[in-house]
Amino acid sequence: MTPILHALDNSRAFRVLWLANELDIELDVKSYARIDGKGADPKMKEQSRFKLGKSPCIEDDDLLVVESGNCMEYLVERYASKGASWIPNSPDWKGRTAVRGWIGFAETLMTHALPIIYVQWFADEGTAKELGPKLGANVVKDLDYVESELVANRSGYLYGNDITAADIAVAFSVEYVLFKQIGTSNQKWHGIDAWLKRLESRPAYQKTLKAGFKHDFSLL
Ligand SMILES: N[C@@H](CCC(=O)N[C@@H](CS)C(=O)NCC(=O)O)C(=O)O
Repeated sequence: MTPILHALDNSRAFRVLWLANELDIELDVKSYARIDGKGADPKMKEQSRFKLGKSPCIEDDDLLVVESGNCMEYLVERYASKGASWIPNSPDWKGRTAVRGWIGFAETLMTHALPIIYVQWFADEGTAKELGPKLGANVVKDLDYVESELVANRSGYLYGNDITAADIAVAFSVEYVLFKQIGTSNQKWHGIDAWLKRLESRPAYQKTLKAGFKHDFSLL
């Protein structure tokens, strides 16, 4: 049976489907809306087997794969014949730890960004205004780091000479932060801007935009 991807609007499911599209891996996408732009429609929890009710998750026969980074690694390792160029294998420890490090970092950036969103959602305006810039310091450091690594690597990608799963994982988090201007105080990162526009123009990215669940964060 074709693996099922449970994909919430404006969610990390975008990473998983974009990678699957790059690798020509077929997924049966089930899309779900957010309620008032926040939590998931409860149908998602009812219809997937993930008791936490989060997206993405993949159901592949009797297997349930959760966490976007884990879903990406699963697809590459199980279904992609040329997966090693997307997530290097041993004995290429340098490549493997670099790419998997970036997949972890993609969630570090979300960890720094989400408290700012939660303060906007749940605290009064004064508190949100006071805490926003303080909480934003880590987001700015993260974006400075991505920018400096892009400059240092010189290929236009985060690792090596071509796109890898690292770019896909981190791009979602960066798009999210820039689109929502989370803690960024309107700063601009020119290397990041060029990198995102190059990634977003890829056919697999454009195909993912048409998959039936929303992704509102593109620059293009
Ligand atoms: N670390 C997890 C985060 C999963 C997560 O929090 N997903 C969000 C969307 S990006 C979600 O399902 N939110 C819906 C809700 O909390 O109701 C991953 O990388 O997959």
